[in-house]
Amino acid sequence: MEQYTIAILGEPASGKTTFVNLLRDCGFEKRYFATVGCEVHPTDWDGKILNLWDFGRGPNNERHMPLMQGAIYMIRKKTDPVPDLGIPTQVVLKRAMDPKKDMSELLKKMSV
Ligand SMILES: Nc1nc2c(ncn2[C@@H]2O[C@H](COP(=O)(O)OP(=O)(O)OP(=O)(O)O)[C@@H](O)[C@H]2O)c(=O)[nH]1
Ligand SMILES: [Mg+2]
Repeated sequence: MEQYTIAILGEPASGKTTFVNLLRDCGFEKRYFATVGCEVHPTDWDGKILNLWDFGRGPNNERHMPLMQGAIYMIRKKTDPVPDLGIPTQVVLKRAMDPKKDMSELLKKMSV
């Protein structure tokens, strides 16, 4: 089966885990639980597997980028800076996320 490895990145509390939960139909959690380390969620998508790496805060997350084929980058405000990750990236504003649509857009950029 086709598999893709996708990083979920952005500032703390920018909605990364919320994005992954909504994409996987796991519901919306109002409380904030900071992610520790990184959680990898294999997720079915149209006969493919997306391995979603939901990162917590940490100085060394960039070291994983060579493994990644694409990234969702969450921002809290429109003016927040977005780093160049060197891979196809879909930027998502926290308050305007539409995870299924955002993921479709990323996969288009990845030519999947
Ligand atoms: N109102 C509203 N709250 C949101 C939205 N997205 C996330 N939140 C809330 O924002 C908080 C932080 O969300 P998380 O998804 O845990 O943030 P995170 O980026 O994974 O944070 P770290 O794991 O610490 O890096 C939680 O309390 C969520 O309920 C949104 O679109 N609207
Ligand atoms: Mg998180």
